[in-house]
Parts: sequence; structure tokens; C-alpha cells
Amino acid sequence: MTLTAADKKFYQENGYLIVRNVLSKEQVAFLRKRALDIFSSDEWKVSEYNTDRTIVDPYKYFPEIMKVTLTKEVVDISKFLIGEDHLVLIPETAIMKGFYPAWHKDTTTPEKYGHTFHLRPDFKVVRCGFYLQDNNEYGGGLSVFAGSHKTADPYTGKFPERTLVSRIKNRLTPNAEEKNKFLNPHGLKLVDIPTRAGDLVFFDFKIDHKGTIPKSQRLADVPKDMTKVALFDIFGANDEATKLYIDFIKTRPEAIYNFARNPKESKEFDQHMKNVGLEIPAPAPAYTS
Ligand SMILES: O=C(O)CCC(=O)C(=O)O
Repeated sequence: MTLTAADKKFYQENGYLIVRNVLSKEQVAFLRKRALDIFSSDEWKVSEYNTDRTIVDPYKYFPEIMKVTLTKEVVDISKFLIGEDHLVLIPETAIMKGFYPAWHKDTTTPEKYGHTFHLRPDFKVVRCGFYLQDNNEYGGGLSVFAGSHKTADPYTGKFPERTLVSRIKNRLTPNAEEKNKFLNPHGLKLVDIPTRAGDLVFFDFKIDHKGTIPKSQRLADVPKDMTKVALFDIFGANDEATKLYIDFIKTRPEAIYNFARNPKESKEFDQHMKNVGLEIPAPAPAYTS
């Protein structure tokens, strides 16, 4: 899979890029079944930090998944888009089921905690999502405000309260979120990224995004065979700004982030990272709360 200069320009201007057919139909079927089996059995309990909807640090426990998604091809695309040869995998890989986060940047949380490392020019981070179903009338993919990776974060304050009236108005107004001055203060285009299962979507860590919700706006309308399943990887230049982000995730108070404070050792994972052209970030000082 070779990307062109035009692909990179699109990514730099819009903050996202679809790369089609990175996975074959068989690989999608394998990953989707494997993920759903893990969530529907006790397997997700393999790490005490998981929940029945989120598996953190999955590659250390499920190398059969790693071998399909964490490939040299994906790493090479990330290098091309970031414009850096020396990348690390930020240890925040996750597999999620039935998860529809509201509008945010991936840097909203560190910014809320007063950090500014993500505003430095050497903060070069790309996230990629394997969505294991099409993004269609039932959602199943990613929505973004195109170009918002270049604009200030509007989500660090309190979201306006949602009342019955605002909900009804929201449902009745076409493109309500695009027109919403709080969600989209710069009047950018809202794109429900039209991925199909097997495509990979790359997105800038600073883009305004959310999980695409069903057109009916009712999650209960999603058929069982369309249950949203996605795996996300995050790659960053092997530099100080990335390291500051990695240090930050170790301080996050949510219980699920205990995986970052007590990372599982895996020689197979370390070797695989080298095989696909990733560097191992220098060990940070031991975490102290
Ligand atoms: O679920 C999605 O589609 C997007 C995931 C996301 O926004 C997040 O985990 O920060």
C-alpha cells in the first residue's frame, strides 16, 4: 500500500485519512469474531484493568490480534503521515465494543489537567482505528470536524446542559451539530468518515472527533450483527513531547489506566515492535502517585 503526496496533503489539511482495504475480508472476520468472543466470555478478565467493553494493552495478551493489526505496513503509513522515521507505539492501544464517545480531542484530557506539551511543534502523534464494521446508518465509525486539528480545543470547559427542548431541537434541525457554536466554533465541515470494514482511518491526535452514532440517534436501533467493535493504535515521534504524553497517561486517575502504571512485560511484543520498525521508548522513571 503506497500513499501519495496528495494523500499526505489531504491528511495534513483535514486531519484524517481513509486507507482502503488494509485488512482482507478474512482478517476482518477473524478480528471481529475474536474480539466479540473475548468480550462475551471470561477472556476479557485476562487483565484486571479491562472491562467487558474495553480491553487495554491487548497486544501483550492477544498476540494473534497484534500480528494482524500491528504491521510494518501500518507503521510505514504512520511514518509517512507524521514525517518521522523514529516512531513509538504509545501504550494506549485498546479494543472497544459498543462505545460512542462524545465530541473531544484526544488532547482534551491533558489540556484539562493544565498540560501544554501537545501544543509544541514536536508533538507529532497519529491515531489509527480499525473499525470492524462499515460506518453506515447504524454508525460504526468515526465523525470529525475536518481541519479542527489546527484549531483550539473548545471542549475543555463544561458542555452546555442538554434539556428536553435542546434534544428535540437537535433532532429536528438538519446538521444540528455542525451548526452548533459550542461544538463547532469555527464552522468546520462535519464528516461521518465513510469507512468500510477492512479500511483503516488515520486521524490527527488533535482533531475534534466522536464515535458516529446511528442516524436515528438511538443506540438501541443498532442490530446485533452491527455491534460496533474497533481497535485503536497511537503512534508518536520518538521525542520528548511524546514522552511527556506517555508520562501523563500514567498519572490519569481512572482505574483503567492502572495498566499504564503497571505495564505487563512481553518479550514477544517487544520483538514484534522491532520487527515492524518501531522503537521502544526509553523507560520513564518509576511512577509515584
Ligand atoms: O469510538 C470511536 O469511534 C472513537 C474512539 C475515541 O474517540 C476515543 O477512544 O477517544
